Amino acid sequence: PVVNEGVNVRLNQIGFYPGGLKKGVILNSKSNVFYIQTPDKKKVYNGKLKKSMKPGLNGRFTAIADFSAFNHPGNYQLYVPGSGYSYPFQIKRSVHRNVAAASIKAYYFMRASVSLKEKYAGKWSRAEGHPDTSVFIHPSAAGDKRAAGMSISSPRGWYDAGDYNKYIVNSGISTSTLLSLYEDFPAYMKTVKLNIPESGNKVPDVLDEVLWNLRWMLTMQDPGDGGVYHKLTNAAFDKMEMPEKGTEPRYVVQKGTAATLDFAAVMAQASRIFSKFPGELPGLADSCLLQANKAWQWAIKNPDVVYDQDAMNKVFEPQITTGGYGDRNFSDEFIWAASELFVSTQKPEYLKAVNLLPDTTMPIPAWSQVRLLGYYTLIKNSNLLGANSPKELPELKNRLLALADNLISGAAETAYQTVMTKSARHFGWGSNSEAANEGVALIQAYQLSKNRKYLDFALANLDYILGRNGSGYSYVTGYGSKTPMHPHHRPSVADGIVDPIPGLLVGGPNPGMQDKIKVPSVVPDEAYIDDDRAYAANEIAINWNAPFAYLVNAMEALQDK
Ligand code: 9MR
Repeated sequence: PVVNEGVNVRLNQIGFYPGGLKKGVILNSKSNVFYIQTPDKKKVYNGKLKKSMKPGLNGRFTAIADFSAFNHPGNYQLYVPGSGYSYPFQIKRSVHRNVAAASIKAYYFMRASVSLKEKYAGKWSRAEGHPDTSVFIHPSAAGDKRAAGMSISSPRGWYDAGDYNKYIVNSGISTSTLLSLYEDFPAYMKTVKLNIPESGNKVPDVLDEVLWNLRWMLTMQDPGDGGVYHKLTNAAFDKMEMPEKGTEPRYVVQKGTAATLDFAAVMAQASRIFSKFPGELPGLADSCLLQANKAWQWAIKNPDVVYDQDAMNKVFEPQITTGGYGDRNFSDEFIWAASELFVSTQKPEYLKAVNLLPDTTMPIPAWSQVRLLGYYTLIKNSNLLGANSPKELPELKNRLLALADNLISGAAETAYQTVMTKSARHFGWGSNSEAANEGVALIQAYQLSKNRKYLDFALANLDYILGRNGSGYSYVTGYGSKTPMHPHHRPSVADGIVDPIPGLLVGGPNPGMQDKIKVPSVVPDEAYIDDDRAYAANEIAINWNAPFAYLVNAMEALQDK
C-alpha cells in the first residue's frame, strides 16, 4: 500500500470530539472502503466511501469517509487502500483545547512596547520593540500646521500583522471579536490559562490580553475633539527584522470616520465587560464609555471622513506608505457603534441616529464590513433590552437564521463538505478569516436557535482550517502535522528560530497573488504557498486570528451540545 501521509487523505490534523461529526476527504480515490487504524496498524473501524455530490473548485470529485459513528477516544489514522494515510489525529474530549489557547496566546507574541520574557515566550523570547512613547502627530492628523512636530505617548497595542504598525480599524474588529468570545462564553473562557505576565491577577487571561491592545487604543483619541487617529505607523514598512531594530520615527495620522466609529464600538462593548471587574480595574469601564460617547459625537459631526492615503500624500509630508485600511462606506460602522452604545447605555438615541436595515444583505464580517457585529450584539442581548428594544429586532433574528441557512445550504455537497468550499468568491486576501467568520456567524445562529446543524457546519469550517482542505495544510502555525513554517511575519522570519511563532493563522489560499509570488495552483482553494515573501497568501494578522480564536474556543465551550 502507498503510505504518503496526508497527501490524498485530508482531515482535521488535530482531531475530533467523540460525539461530533468526523470526516475525511480522499482525492483520486480508487477504493470503496476506508479504515480507521491505531498507530500499530490495528483496524478498529471501517466504512464505505461516498463520492462527493459536486466536484470541487478544481473540477474533480472527492470521496468522503464519514466515521462520525466511531467515538472511541484514542490516536488514529485514516487509511484508504491505494491512496494512503491521513496524518495522525486524536479522538477525545477537548481535543482543540491547546490550539484554542494558542490562538489567543498568539496575541501576547504580537505585543508592541514590551520585551517577551522566556518564562512566557519560551524560545521566542525577544527584546522590546517600538516603545511608542514619543510619536509624532503627522500633519494630516490636525489638518493644519499646529500639530506638526508635536508628539504624544501611545505605547502598547498589538502589531497588526507581519508588519509592525498599529491600525485602529483593524484593531477594532479584532479586539471586539475577542471581547465577544469572552462575553458569549465567560465560564469557559475563565478556564483558559495563557501563561502571560498578568496571569496571576483576578482578570481572566483573555481579557488581560485584550487590555494590552485596549489601553493602546484609548491613547489614539484626540482628547480635544474625540476624533480617533486612523493608525500609528512608520512612514514606510520596516525591513524584515526583529522589532527592536525598527527605530524609524512613528506617526499618528489623520482622524477618520471609520477609525472613530470602530473605536466607539469597541469601547462601548469593553465598558460592558469591564464593569464586571470594578475592584480589579477601577474606573476603566467608565473611561471606556466616556471615550466611546465622545468618539460617537465626533462621528456624528464628521460622518464621511474617508482615509484616502493617496490623497493625503499629495498634501502632507512625510509620505505614508504602510497599510491603508481605507474604507469608504461607513453605514456598517455606524450600525455597529450605535448597537454597542445602545446595548451598553440602553439609550435609544444611538439607534435612532442610524438606519439599521440599509439593505437586505448580511455580509460576513471583515475589517471593512462590521454590520453583523452590531446585529450579533443586539440579538444576543435582546433579553436585556426590554421596552427599548428596536422594532427591527425580530427581522434581525430572522435574517441571521436566513443567513445561516443560506450558508449551510449545499455545503455538504461540496468536495470538502464545508460552507467555505461552496464558492470561489470566498477566496480573497485572508480567506482563512472568511472561513472563521462564517463559523462565527453559524455559532451566533446556533446560540439563537439551538439548532445543532449550525454547530456542525461551524465545526466543519474549523476542520477546513485545520487540514480538510485543498492544500492539505493545517493553516495554524505549530498545530497540526503540515503547518506553515515560513509565514510573512517579521519576528518569525528574523528570530533565527526554526519554528515560527505558534498559534498564528495564515491568510490562506488567495489566487490574487498581489505579492507577485506564484502559487502552485490558481484553483481558489489550492492557491496557497508557504513562502515568507507571499504576503497575500501567507501573512498573519490580528483580524484573522480573532475569528479563528472565537471559532475554536467556542467549539471547545460547546463541544457537549
Ligand atoms: O487584510 C487586508 C486586505 O483585506 C487588503 O486587501 C490588503 C491590501 O490593502 O491589506 C490587508 O491588510 C494588510 C494591512 O494593510 C497592513 N498590515 C498587513 C495586513 C494583512 O496583509
